[in-house]
Amino acid sequence: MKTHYLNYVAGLSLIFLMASCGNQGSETSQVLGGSAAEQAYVAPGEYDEFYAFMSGGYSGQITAYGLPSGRLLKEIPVFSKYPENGYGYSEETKAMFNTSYGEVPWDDSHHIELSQTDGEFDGRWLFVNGNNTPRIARVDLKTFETVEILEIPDVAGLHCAPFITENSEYLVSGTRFSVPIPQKDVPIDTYKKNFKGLINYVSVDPEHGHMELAFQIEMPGFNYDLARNGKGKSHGWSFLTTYNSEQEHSLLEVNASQKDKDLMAVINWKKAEQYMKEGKFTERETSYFHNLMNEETSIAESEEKTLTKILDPKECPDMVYFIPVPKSPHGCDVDPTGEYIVGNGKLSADMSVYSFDKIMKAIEEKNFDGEFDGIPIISYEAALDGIVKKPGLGPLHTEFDGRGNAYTTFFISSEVVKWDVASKEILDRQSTFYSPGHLVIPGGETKKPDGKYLVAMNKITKDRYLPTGPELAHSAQLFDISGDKMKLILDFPTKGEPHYAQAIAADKIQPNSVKFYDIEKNKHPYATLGESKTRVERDGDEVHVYMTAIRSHLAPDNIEGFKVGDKVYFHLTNLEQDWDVPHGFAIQGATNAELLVMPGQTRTLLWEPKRPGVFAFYCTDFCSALHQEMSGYARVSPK
Ligand code: CUK
Ligand code: CUA
Repeated sequence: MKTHYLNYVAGLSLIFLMASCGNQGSETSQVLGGSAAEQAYVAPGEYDEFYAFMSGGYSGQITAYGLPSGRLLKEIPVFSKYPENGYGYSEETKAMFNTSYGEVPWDDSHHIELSQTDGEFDGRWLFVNGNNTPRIARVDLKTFETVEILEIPDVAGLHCAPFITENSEYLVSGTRFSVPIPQKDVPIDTYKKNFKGLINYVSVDPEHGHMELAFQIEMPGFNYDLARNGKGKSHGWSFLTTYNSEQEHSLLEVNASQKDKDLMAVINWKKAEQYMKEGKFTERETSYFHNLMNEETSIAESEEKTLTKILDPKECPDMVYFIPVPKSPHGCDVDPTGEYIVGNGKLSADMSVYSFDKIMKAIEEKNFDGEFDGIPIISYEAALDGIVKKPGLGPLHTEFDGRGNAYTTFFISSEVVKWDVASKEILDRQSTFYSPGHLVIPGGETKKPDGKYLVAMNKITKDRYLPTGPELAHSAQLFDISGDKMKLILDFPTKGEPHYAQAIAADKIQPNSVKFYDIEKNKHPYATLGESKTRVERDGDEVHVYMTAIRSHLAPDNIEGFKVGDKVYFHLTNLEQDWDVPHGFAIQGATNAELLVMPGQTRTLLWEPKRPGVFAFYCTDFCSALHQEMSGYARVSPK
């Protein structure tokens, strides 16, 4: 995020930047009083009230925090391999990284979306986008594990993703960078002629959560930035901000912000569904991967898909519209009633708030202001409900408290501003340290926000923590928003670069949390369901070790007969049937990593011994008083 604002800040005015920096020194001296500390204090042995799931940005992962304490509960690996639990290293999880480009071991994740039922979080799954190699992942909130990754074909930079509809019917996404479709070798300056955008609808199976690319809508070659779906009265519609309606291939401010207004895409997806049923789509050959963790075997399986279904707005009337939005919009947020849509122009001094009713009326009356590539542009004045006047500098994202208030982050003026959605009146502003990107209120994008806390995710940390060399942890700030004025109650460091987060009441997840995997249901083909069944099997150069772990030994523990050049698969089954007793496995010289195996689960490590000798292996997780005894030897003889 920092870089795209550099252009922006330089272009807008350096004075703004300096103003915000000048702010920093004086505000830092604020010290919070005792009552604030009490509000964020969760006593030892007590639980937090909310889970907050933050995207990892350039780490590609997700972190789960407790609120209000700000305690880090877990890092959930998604798009990047993860040494802490072997995700991406164990044979079972490698396939999660398959893409049409080959294995991609590290990505960039931005937006968290929790599954919804009737416009409220249901605590079943969470979805997150892979920005660089366009993908959407699903995490199962019973186990906090990534169980599915779907690649999105023919898009570039899936920033605008994966925005969910109110019954989790679809995850909506748009391409950040338009590209030639299908990809071909053309001069970059043929952008206007050859580059296209796609808006993607991924369906979510209501029972299992499985994702499928339902259809793509071919759009003009803009940059699709962020989206939200309607709710309540506006259910069935999607709203996506775009920038670069100039269709320039160099996004320097001088190019991308020539126009006074960019465009927000407004999609009637119920209509799109109808066109799909009527067969109004074309099929295009392509390639994308669908990786799914098999629930029975707990082994990831990859499937390559080769066809996508495309809807063309020119062939499908009344499906896609545009509305002008002032200068380079970023966030696009829909209030809990589904009536108000906030389009924040980053370079605009004001914020435009649209009315869903007025948009519908304008469509009905064909109150259009021309068209773009055959797509009608709804008159700005007709769609506008009102303007929030001079709220701050660099508005980015808005969330809601369910009491008629909106909260918007301002990147340049480093603040959160509270305003009244109906009257557009500004009610309060508080500094953040420094330069917030997204903010999150538990349930803040749903029909029923829990308007107690707000977390601002700040892009710049500088002097907030003890220095840790050139790289500082990003900083989150927790505000109590239960009163008229927002009150800062806690700073806490975060992992990677949280872009967006969603927070949910703990009681929607806690009762369903899995404590261990049922060993009786372990259908892994190399599982060893009892110590008496442990064995070593050779098949040519391939050796399979059926190994078990239970406090406090690995079986078998002394193994002879390996040869230099063998491919040895250690299939380790953790026989424990108890909460919080993983066992680990490491063998000296293994170049492929280690394992961490949950109770009841089987995980496999590939070991390719390169020299003769006797090599030690051991459990890496301190699991009992005799943990240090949980070890063995592997003897390797010359070939
Ligand atoms: S975000 Cu991805 S650049 Cu404002 Cu949703 Cu930070
Ligand atoms: Cu098992 Cu340490």
